Amino acid sequence: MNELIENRLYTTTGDLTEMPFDILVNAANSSLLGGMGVDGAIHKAGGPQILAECRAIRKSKFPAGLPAGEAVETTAGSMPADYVIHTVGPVWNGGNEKEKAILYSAYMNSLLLGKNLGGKSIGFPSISTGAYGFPKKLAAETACRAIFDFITKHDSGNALMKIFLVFFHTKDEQIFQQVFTGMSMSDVSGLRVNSEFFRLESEFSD
Ligand code: AR6
Repeated sequence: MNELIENRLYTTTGDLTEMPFDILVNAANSSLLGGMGVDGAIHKAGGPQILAECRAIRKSKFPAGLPAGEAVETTAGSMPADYVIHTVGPVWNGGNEKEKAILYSAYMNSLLLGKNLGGKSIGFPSISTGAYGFPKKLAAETACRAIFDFITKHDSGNALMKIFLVFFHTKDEQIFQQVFTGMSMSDVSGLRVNSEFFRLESEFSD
């Protein structure tokens, strides 16, 4: 486990369904009826109750499917977590179809919902970077923007939520950390960033 921002942001590598967080985020598709990747792993680990709740959500609120960028919650079925938040990332289509804005919304809406649900810890997979083909560096930058905005604008009180980014491969975690390190320091002003992940001011000038 790597702590990037003190008490707030962590990265790790492993299977999200085995992590002890209050809330697990699922990189779902609009049908909410399951799929491959992390979505398949969550439904498998949580059992049929999650699918039953997803079907009920489809029926009552989203008959045409959950739009990309939005987020809804179910219980975590037989997993120890309190909730699964299902969000839908964008399918990468070259970058001219608002993919970045949609990915930002997927993270932000999941974080806001997680906070509303009273979660003290929330674990994310790397949304859209598998089957949906979103470039990993750009996805990392977009996730960082949403997380920084959430932490500084929407979750700066006392009841703080710890955010865990769970990568399936060590290489993907490293890509994220490199991008995080290269982000402008003004984005995280006021937060205690682990010095290991702080790019030196001089590195920006050349
Ligand atoms: N724990 C953590 N990360 C995982 C796990 C896991 N158990 N399994 C895969 N990953 P993807 P997407 C990583 O394809 O790109 C599904 O079929 C994986 O290495 O799961 O948003 C849905 O139903 C990758 O980095 O999600 C949708 O149809 C990341 O999770 C579609 O895929 C996301 O890969 C969504 O595609």
